Amino acid sequence: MSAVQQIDAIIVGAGFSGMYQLLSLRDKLGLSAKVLEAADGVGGTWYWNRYPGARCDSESHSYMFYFSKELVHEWEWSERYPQQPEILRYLNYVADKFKLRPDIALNTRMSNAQYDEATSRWLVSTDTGERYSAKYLITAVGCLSSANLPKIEGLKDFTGQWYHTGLWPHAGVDFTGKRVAVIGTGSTGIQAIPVIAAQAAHLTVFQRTPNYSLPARHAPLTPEFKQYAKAHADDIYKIMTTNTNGHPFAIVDRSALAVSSEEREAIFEEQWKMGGFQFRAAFNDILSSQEANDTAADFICNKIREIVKDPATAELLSDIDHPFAAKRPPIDADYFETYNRDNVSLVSIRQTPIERITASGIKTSEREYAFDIIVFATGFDAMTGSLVKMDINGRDKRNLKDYWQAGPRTYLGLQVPGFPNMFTITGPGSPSVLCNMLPAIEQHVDWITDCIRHMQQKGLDRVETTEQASQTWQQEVDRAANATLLPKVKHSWYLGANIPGKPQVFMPYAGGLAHYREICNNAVAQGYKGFEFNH
Ligand code: NA7
Repeated sequence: MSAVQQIDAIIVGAGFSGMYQLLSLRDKLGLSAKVLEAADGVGGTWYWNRYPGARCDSESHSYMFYFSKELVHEWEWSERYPQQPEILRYLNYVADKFKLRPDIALNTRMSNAQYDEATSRWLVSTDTGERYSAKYLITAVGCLSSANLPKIEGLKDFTGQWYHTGLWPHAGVDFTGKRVAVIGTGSTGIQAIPVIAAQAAHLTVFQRTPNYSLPARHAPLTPEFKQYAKAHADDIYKIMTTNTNGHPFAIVDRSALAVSSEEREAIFEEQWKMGGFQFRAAFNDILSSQEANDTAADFICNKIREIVKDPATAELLSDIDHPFAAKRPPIDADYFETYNRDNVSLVSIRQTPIERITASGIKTSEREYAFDIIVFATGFDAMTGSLVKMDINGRDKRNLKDYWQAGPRTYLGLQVPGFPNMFTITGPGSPSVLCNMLPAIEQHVDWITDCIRHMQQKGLDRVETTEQASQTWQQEVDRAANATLLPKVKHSWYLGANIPGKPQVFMPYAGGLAHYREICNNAVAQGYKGFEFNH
């Protein structure tokens, strides 16, 4: 057994959040820190999600770090929505520029973490046999990183190949001449389907819940835009950090019901042409008023019927049972158009459920389909999956998985009662997935860094949130969600409802990033209200 290494902080995960946290602790506070990363490269989500068509749905000039002006000015994105390889290049660039690699242990998974009350330190062990004693334990494991492979009977009998989009082989997959199935029509399926269809002999899409999607209007960035984004970086950052969703555009302050139907139609049409999430921001009540939401939903469903030529397929795609944007709305490149191809067919597994996977394909209640490749675009055990998979034990041997059996309990998504000196970057209860992740990550890392600075300066050994603070915060998370249409979707991963047996608790904070930032800052201004410190 290796000797226990003494260190100030262990950070789990080398994606955007883990790398910025490392840099902050090491370079701003002068602390020692080690990042443990299971993969053999940095990148987190963007290391694993290499499926065809994988892109970010935040615009490139907002999906980047803003903490370093030099970095903002050095890095040049090529497209409006960056593709996975370009994002991974960016993250590798960041790792090199800030000399992060010596403090990142790749191919290393944290296998256990135990808080030791006597020393107020975390004892961390890894699957490579390393052991650490750390004052702080910081999870940077991402919100969508634990792949959800549904338990469909018979998968082990399938003689073809199968893949989950979130664990895609690095060598890629050649679909040429193959009969391919895609299960799932969330953001991932919607990105992958057009790209796979262009290669495969035949693609069959298995759709459980029809989904809205907006055209992304992918395009290379013009030299003028690149120049504009650099020259106005401060203004862009200000917009991102002072609005509700962290995107580089403001929500227009007008109701969808305050304009005539002709005017509304013209506004939606203009947004549809421009592409992207701005569509959702054209009015301020799309996510709070069912009537306003219906106008957007009707507009998109009409578009689907216009685009998709086969009326039966168009009906299956547009028969949507939830409000627009109440599930995270995908943006796409020719998703609905893809159903006009001769080599693409759609199966509604609401109407004819999958019964099992067979040696040669998929059997629904209606018939059997033969496939060479099955692609599971079935999403993630979101927000809590990766956290509870790790064996984390706090004070009094409180196990995180057991403690969260009835749903996650956190204060501000930053700390969990009973887990002193542990911080969860973009944990459940924080805005995270309801906004552009990058400003949300920067805000969390900055807050955690400030808290640790405070502790180091004051000579404090321990910080822990209270049960009371976490209960009050969950009430606020519920209140904020209930002020929107988000909880109306009963099968959403925001609620954990995509994972059989997972407790259904609304997990992200829907009160908006700017408001949330204010709450976090106010807690500090009131002497870290909701947190207790010990010498
Ligand atoms: P999502 O959004 O969770 O989508 C998963 C899709 O897979 C969705 O259509 C699901 O249908 C479907 N699904 C899940 N389980 C099954 C089973 N058991 N059988 C059939 N179909 C199933 O994940 P994504 O990866 O697309 O996107 C996740 C986020 O990543 C996205 O919001 C972006 O932020 C990036 P359902 O709707 O549950 O009926």
